[in-house]
Amino acid sequence: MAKNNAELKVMVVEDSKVTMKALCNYLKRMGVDNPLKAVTGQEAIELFRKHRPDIILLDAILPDIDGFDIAKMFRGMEKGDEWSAIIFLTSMDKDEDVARGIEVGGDDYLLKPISEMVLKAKVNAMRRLVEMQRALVDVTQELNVANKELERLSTTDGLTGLANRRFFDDLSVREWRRCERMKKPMALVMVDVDHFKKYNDTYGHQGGDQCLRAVAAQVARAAPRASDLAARYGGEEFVLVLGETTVDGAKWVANNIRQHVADLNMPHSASSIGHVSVSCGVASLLPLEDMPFDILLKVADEALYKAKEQGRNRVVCAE
Ligand code: GH3
Ligand code: MG
Ligand code: MG
Ligand code: MG
Repeated sequence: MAKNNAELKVMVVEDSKVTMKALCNYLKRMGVDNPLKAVTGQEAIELFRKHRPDIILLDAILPDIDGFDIAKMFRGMEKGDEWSAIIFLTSMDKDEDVARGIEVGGDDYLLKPISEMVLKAKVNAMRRLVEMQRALVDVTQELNVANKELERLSTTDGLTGLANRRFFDDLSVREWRRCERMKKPMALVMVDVDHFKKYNDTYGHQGGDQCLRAVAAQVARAAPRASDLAARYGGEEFVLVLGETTVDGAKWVANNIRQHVADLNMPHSASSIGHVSVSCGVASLLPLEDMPFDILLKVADEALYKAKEQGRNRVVCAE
């Protein structure tokens, strides 16, 4: 940030040698030692492109391009948060000229012959604006970063890093409608850890959390396509959204998850098979017009219930 005038990038655009010299002297006395100098509009545009000055003293009448048109071009070249202060130098003091200067993007004007005191006051005022603008850009950037992080946090489950329930609710309905348009079936795999209450009772809540992370990693591994989604549905339940997938495809995926979790061989002394296992309910439906997504969810949940009933550590598909 420009803490003093020496750090300020000033450009003077002026075709009169006498005025240019006077301006440079005044600026020097203000601490601005080497302003960028342009005698023509073309030069001014080149320097602007290259150096992006903070403050521009811009003669209204130049040999090649009209000063007002140059100001308009500068404004057109600025992207996003970029902004330079433009002070017009003019001998015209008609109200219309002042109005036009502001309209094309000027910020202030100085009447010729230029008074050193007024120049100093206006450059200082513009410097304050430049500093505020920069602070604003910094704050905006910090806000953008914070907002991105907030968005990520609001859609992610903190324990497992999978998508959270909210994100699942949102995406699954959209995917359901997409599959309806594509006339393709959509599949769900519900995954529930077996005897997890006993796991907590045996290994403590922290041990339980670690177990959930390990299971979640296996669920995530099973959803490699961009349109797949692995989410934490609730406590020790996970759900996999598989767009354009038949029941056979989803069954294969579910069996992989079940097998991968079993292969982790995490001890679970309170379970009859001795290690952590999951049960999966699988369903796939072709979305018909006006059919709510909840139906697919209900059918998958019923299949999961059957898997539990039939002895756990297995995959059951809805008919
Ligand atoms: P089932 O085989 O029939 O699924 O039995 P279960 O014990 O797994 O099912 P139940 O729904 O009775 O218990 C789920 C347990 O999961 C109860 C709850 O304390 C635990 N749980 C839920 N969320 C978390 C969590 O974030 N961390 C830990 N450690 N435990 C959790
Ligand atoms: Mg001139
Ligand atoms: Mg459960
Ligand atoms: Mg369970």
